[in-house]
Amino acid sequence: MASEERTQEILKGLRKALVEFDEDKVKELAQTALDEGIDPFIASMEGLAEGMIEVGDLYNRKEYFVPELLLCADALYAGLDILRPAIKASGRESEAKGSIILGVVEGDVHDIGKNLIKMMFDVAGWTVHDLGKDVPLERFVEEQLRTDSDIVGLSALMTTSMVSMPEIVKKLKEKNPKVRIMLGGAPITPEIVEKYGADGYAESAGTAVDEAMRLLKMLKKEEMKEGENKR
Ligand code: B12
Repeated sequence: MASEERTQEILKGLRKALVEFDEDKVKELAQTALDEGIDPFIASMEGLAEGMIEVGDLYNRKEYFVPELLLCADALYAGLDILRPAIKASGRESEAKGSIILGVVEGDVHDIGKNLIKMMFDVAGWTVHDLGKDVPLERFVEEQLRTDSDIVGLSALMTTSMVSMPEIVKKLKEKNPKVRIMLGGAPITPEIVEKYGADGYAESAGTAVDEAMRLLKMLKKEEMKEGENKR
């Protein structure tokens, strides 16, 4: 088992390699982490996910742009592909936080943002059902009923496509009033989330999981209360 000092050295190296989108280095250090007995969940959270938050900050500070984001995303998935089987084997995944459906609304093919969000939920140990881009309303409803997911995350990058969101929100809540709905994408604001009758919003990948945890806590609290009232 690696010493605490050695562990921090490897986690720091993973963050640095990811920020520098050095895919080979990320893979090498992910394997080293496993070889030296470092918890793969910690390696993915404090190495890869933390590194991606640094990348998000560089993007927000306009030091990184879409191409760098894609290269870092590739490097992260290369590292996750090495760590995920070990996380599964360690049973840490059984602590799955919650389940979420993600998709870009119909008529919209902008999926870079949605893929970054998916990545954050992946590394945070959520069960993610990714419906992709240009997703018709019915698919969101169908998939929510099939998976009974706690949260549905809708993404839109265009003012012309985001206008379909209120109808999706309405249909999802008609079919399952318990479901919580998060909205996101460049044209989305907290005011629009309220106007569209949804429950949550995150401006970027850096805050999406926290927002989902907030919604999940509310959901669990309500379920508890319902349980008590029935008794
Ligand atoms: C890259 C891009 C493309 C690429 C998309 C590649 C891909 N695979 O995604 C391509 C070239 C295909 C493209 C096509 C078009 N595009 Co374009 N595109 C862009 C661009 C430059 C960047 C978008 C991007 O990836 N940003 C980076 C990601 C990381 O940021 P993000 O998506 O906002 O996601 C973050 C947050 O919003 C949030 N988030 C996102 N989704 C979600 C979901 C949830 C649940 C949560 C919690 C958070 C969340 O977290 C993400 C990560 O931090 C934008 C300009 C812009 N600044 O937005 C124009 C832009 C969106 N495009 C635009 C247009 C008009 C088009 C086209 C119609 C152009 C044309 N005439 O063909 C086509 C439309 C195709 C279609 N049907 O969708 C316009 C939209 C204008 C409008 N109406 O609102 C924009 C704004 C450019 C402009 N200024 O005019 N585009």
